[in-house]
Amino acid sequence: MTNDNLQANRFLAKNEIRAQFSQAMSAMYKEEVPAYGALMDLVADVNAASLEQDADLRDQLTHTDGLDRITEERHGAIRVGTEKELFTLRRLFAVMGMEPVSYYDLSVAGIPVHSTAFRPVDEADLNQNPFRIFTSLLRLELIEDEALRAAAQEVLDRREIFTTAALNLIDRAEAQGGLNAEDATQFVTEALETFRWHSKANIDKELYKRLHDEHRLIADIVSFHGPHINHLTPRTLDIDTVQSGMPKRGIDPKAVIEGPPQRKCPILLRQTSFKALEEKVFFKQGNGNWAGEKWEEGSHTARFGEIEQRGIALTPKGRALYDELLDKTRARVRAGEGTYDELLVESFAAFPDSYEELRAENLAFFRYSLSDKGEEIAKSVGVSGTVDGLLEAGILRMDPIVYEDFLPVSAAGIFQSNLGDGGAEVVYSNPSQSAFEKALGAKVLDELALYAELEQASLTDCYEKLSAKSLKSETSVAA
Ligand code: OOG
Ligand code: NI
Repeated sequence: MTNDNLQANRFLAKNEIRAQFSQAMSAMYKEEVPAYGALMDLVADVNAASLEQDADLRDQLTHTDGLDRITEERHGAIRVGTEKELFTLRRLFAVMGMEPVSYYDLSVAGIPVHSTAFRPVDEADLNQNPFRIFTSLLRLELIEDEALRAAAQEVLDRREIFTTAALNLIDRAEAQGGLNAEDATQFVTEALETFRWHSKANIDKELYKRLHDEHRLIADIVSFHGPHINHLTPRTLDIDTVQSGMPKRGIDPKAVIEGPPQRKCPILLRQTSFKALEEKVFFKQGNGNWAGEKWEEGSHTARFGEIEQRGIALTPKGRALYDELLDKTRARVRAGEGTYDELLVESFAAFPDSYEELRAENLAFFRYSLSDKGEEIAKSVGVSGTVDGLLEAGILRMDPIVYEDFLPVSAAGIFQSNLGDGGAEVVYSNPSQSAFEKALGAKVLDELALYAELEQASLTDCYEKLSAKSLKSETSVAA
């Protein structure tokens, strides 16, 4: 055994640390927000029924190793206040094998943040545990009121959102290249503290009100001890059934589902949420001298629950068509041509709805593998041919590559659903990916490149298997 192997064996796999963390976050949130637990139960029931009824879906998920991840699957969201906080978060998530993918500019939707999603990147890691955290950084520079900006900055500069033990364990993981099982368990416990809800605010009621009047989100980010997890989202195989089943379980969903309409072949991401809770909080009292610990009661609205259904990842061409049809729908709604739901379905009639067409028109990404027949043939003879030909001959099979990321327009809708009406009139529109990456201390990965690589790698693997016997004899399959 090499030294490297010895080293690696001492460490708990990052996937395992992430799985523990995801479990711990879910348990904490269930306790903090009971409606989330009720939603999880509903989603589990609906997913079981979908798998029972839909043999193709079951086959597809079994074949791509996606079945095991379904019940464990969820994403969460947090919002941080400073560049330094974002920088350390990147290091914290790296300990669990989560990397920043994509840049999302929410300022176009009147929300003064920009964001990325920390998530596992490799297929095998995603299948073990796909936990993602949508992470937003406040952009105080977009706030015009200079005095308020300075006050917010001062409060943010005073806080430390990580425990000392968490910071030490991040240092250790970086220095050693991993954490042993004992350290990993402690790391998860300490990391959890950063995302815990604190009902006692960092500031007094007056400053809270000024921040809130500027934008609700600013108050949510600045007023508290840290970036409390604001929602966790299980993945469902049938979002329409979960949406209509929510009221019966005492959950109040938002009116429309974000994303594409219902289809035979789901694309990208459909999302809906239930409204944020109004929670009792306590503000500091007494002119900056908190020694007496006097608190004044108030309320804050921030935490909610969400569900999502994931479909196939789209190529740049597919994504352009998606954006065009969504824009068209919104324009027609503004022109008063009908309801959003109706017009969405109407517009998306132009988006092909079979996997064969999606592939033929280069609209979506697929994962290729050898069919049972293909495996059998490859044992005896070498086979060559085009992808089309091999698919037609039943030697290759194709399965959709799941979309693992987020949609800015949908995200804006999800933000709004917990901000209440009339929260965001201002359109800041000012993307700044380079400033975001500077704060992050790294470049975000390009989601489209990741899907393209996965597709290509699956094809390369198939061709290698098929040609392995080509020295003996060769069969060519024409397109
Ligand atoms: C994040 C909203 C975005 C999603 O699923 O699109 C999001 C937030 O409210 O902080 O989580
Ligand atoms: Ni979300």
